[in-house]
Amino acid sequence: MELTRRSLLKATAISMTMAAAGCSTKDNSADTKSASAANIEPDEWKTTVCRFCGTGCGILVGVKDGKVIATKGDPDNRSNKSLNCIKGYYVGKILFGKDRLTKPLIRDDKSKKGTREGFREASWEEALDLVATKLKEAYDADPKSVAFYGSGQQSIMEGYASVKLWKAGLLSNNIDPNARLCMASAVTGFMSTFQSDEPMGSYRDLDEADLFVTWGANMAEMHPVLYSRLTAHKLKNSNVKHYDLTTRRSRTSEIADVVMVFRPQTDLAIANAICNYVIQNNLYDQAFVTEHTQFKAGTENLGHTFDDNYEATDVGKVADVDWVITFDEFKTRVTEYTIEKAAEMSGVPAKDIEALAKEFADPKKKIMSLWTMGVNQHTRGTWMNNLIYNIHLLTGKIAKPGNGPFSLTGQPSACGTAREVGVFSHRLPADLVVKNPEHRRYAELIWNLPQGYLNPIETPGFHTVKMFRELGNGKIKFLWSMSKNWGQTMPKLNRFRGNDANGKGVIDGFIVVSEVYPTRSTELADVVFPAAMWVEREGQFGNAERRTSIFEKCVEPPGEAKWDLWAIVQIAKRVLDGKMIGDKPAFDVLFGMVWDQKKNDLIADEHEVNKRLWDEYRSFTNPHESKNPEVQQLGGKLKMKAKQMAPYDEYLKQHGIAWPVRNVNGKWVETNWRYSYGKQEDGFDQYGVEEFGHQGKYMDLDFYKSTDHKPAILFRPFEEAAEVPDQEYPLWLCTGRVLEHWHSGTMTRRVPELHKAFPEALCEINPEDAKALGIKTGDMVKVVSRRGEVKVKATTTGRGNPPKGLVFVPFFAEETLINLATLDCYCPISKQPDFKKCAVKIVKA
Ligand SMILES: Nc1nc2c(c(=O)[nH]1)N[C@H]1C(S)=C(S)[C@@H](COP(=O)(O)OP(=O)(O)OC[C@H]3O[C@@H](n4cnc5c(=O)[nH]c(N)nc54)[C@H](O)[C@@H]3O)O[C@H]1N2
Ligand SMILES: Nc1nc2c(c(=O)[nH]1)N[C@H]1C(S)=C(S)[C@@H](COP(=O)(O)OP(=O)(O)OC[C@H]3O[C@@H](n4cnc5c(=O)[nH]c(N)nc54)[C@H](O)[C@@H]3O)O[C@H]1N2
Ligand code: SF4
Ligand SMILES: [Mo]
Repeated sequence: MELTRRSLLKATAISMTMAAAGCSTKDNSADTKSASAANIEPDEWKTTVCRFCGTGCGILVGVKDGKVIATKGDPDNRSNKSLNCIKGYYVGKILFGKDRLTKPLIRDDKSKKGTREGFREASWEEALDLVATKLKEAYDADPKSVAFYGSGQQSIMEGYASVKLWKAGLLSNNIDPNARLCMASAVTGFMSTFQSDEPMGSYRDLDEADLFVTWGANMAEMHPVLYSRLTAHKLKNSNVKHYDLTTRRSRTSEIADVVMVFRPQTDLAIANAICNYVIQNNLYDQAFVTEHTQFKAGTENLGHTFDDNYEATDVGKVADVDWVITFDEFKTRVTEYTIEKAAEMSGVPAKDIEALAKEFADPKKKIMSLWTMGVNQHTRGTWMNNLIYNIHLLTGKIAKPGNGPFSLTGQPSACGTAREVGVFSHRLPADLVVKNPEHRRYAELIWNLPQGYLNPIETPGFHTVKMFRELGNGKIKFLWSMSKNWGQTMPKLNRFRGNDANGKGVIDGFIVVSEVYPTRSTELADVVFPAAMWVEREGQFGNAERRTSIFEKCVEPPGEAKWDLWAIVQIAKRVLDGKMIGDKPAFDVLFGMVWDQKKNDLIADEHEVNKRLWDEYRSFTNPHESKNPEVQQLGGKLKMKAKQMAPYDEYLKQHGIAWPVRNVNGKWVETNWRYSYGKQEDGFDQYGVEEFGHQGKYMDLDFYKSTDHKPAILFRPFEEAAEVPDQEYPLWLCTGRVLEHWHSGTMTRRVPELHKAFPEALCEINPEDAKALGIKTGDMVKVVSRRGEVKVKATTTGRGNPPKGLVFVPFFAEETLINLATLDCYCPISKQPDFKKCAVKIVKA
């Protein structure tokens, strides 16, 4: 690369970002021993995967004398090829916080609910019996009053077992994961456009694209290893460009070629303007559009879901309905979104929007779009996902190396657990949904349940926001959460938190929290189950590129902490006691394969428990191997093989495999580009061509899961945000994350190196706004919304730079409960709340 001043500045910025990310730009095979490693050699290295973000980096864990003493990036995991970021580098240390929960806790003093006092230690036997009794009591009084709150940080088999217990054991669909706050709009975006969940491309696209567009993702801090792969490719190829669309300049903006800072919510207008531009100028890919797409429109003027009964309103009932329209109709409807109009609405210069539209129009350019919470946490989150697909479908830039819309996942197993095994209230394992009778039938077949057994309710169970609203209303009487700190991370916390000692609903409800540390949620609990954390048990995560990886158990959990899967099966054993399915005990039907009748406990071998559950989950995806003709026939019709999984141990052997997995001459081979035909060994997909007898040509596409094999280009207009700044509350509040901390900070704040790097939450404010308000960096301010307020230190020189009119506050600090101020209005289709925008005022504290 020619060393101009600009490229030098850029290279410096990159290396600074990389250093902050704990990554090296040069040496991808760096042996990143954690600080605890010192010079001692481990007895053995175990294969694991990082428990933080959805990148899903493989990590090797060094164990000596039964202790984790070192970690390093796993060179054999194809998602990260040995790189880790700073959180992965220190992940071993999260096990060692001084206040680990090591004994079950039972609350004796209800008047202390909302504080960390009023608990006594108890035996597991007593705690399990109490929880099972309370669950049964509440359930018998009203089956709708019990709920399970899961997580994209549960292992896949923990998620699977909780779904089985709730949906098949209790016949309750009141189970939802925190991924509702995170990936729900991505899911409904995929389902409405493609009728099939999860990205079709892979991280390999990062090595191939000519242009990257981030549509609301701070990758430099949130997916650092992927971002370093992007920048490495960019550094090697000087013609590769990056456009960053954002509402605030972030670390990701630093080395972008074009930064487009837009007014919140107007991403809808910008994306529409790009669609309009390529159509008006005849620059779309006509052959592709004719062969592979159809046009649709959906319900509009959705309004906003402030009303608890929104779903029952006329518009609420049809919010997710769409229908086929013609290309001409689409073209006419999109014409109002001119570049000029989008520029006026968004505040982004017209020339920048036009330049991006031209990039998409260039048939020679390979483009990868990436997005995370800016797009999903949005009251039109489903629509915004659809719009990005529209652009890629109109220009034919999809499902080919370097060309693809790629929805980044937040949590380590939002894909694997929350989505793939169906922890969402409306879903069943393997892309199936509760409301479809054939889907329920298929699950009944796999689970050995009689026909018509599963709960077919028309209205699905409580989604997350509804669940916590109902907790606040006092209708949820029993709640069990796992790997989830809802007392801090739910929007509009005062729905159920009230002031701490007098939490609404929380006081009456019986609350069980499975946790590893005391948190803002355990303080609201009646019983706390101490959990084995990360590699103190065996588990599996499924990452953003559909890669499933196993993490081995490396060490024993401290004290009496137990693996979550064990607790789920123990509760199942107790609550299902006496219940029959046909002529067999319900527990035996559902969990018999992992139970040792003689010992009256789970079978001893933890690996074997996981494997047996996996075998059953896997059988959803390989009906062709079933001996039951009905499974073969229905599974074939539902195209279950399109999601085929490999045998359990294969995942350890290969250090992770991306689905669909196919057996080629006895070897289990992954797929990197779904829908795109080619050699399986090169990462291409055979399913479409083999099942439907098409003439396979290299990189021919078959969107085999889409209706008529044609994904939809959906007309989705601009509609305004739920709450917009006004005279009383003149600023936008955007919330989010920082590199060093994971969500509610429970783990990363207990790692001294990470804590010291970012010890407190700061409110980033634009210098002009600060000046007008008489605020200087370091002053304490109050962020006040219509719902609540929080005190926080202000900065005008923070890591990110908000534009005038917007402030940013991260949510990692438990003493800075910014979610007292946020809004719980959600996307009417995905039910995902918008944490990224509401109206606030700032006053000096
Ligand atoms: N260090 C660290 N990494 C993490 C996590 C963590 O806690 N810490 N969490 C993981 C998880 S679960 C998640 S979900 C991801 C989150 O990853 P990100 O979404 O990248 O991070 P956030 O800070 O939540 O959101 C910041 C982005 O939201 C965009 N945004 C705000 N308002 C709008 C809008 O109206 N429209 C659009 N299009 N964009 C907007 C901003 O431009 C910014 O790029 O990070 C994952 N990785
Ligand atoms: N203001 C604001 N709020 C947000 C967001 C935002 O952008 N802004 N983003 C939302 C998003 S995208 C997400 S994903 C959520 C995340 O919200 P949460 O999932 O509630 O946040 P975490 O801090 O990850 O909570 C996980 C908890 O599990 C515990 N834990 C760790 N390991 C184990 C284990 O093995 N077993 C058990 N039982 N527990 C364990 C941890 O100590 C931690 O308390 O936050 C949402 N909230
Ligand atoms: S990029 Fe994500 S998965 Fe990889 S080491 Fe960092 S936090 Fe872990
Ligand atoms: Mo998330």
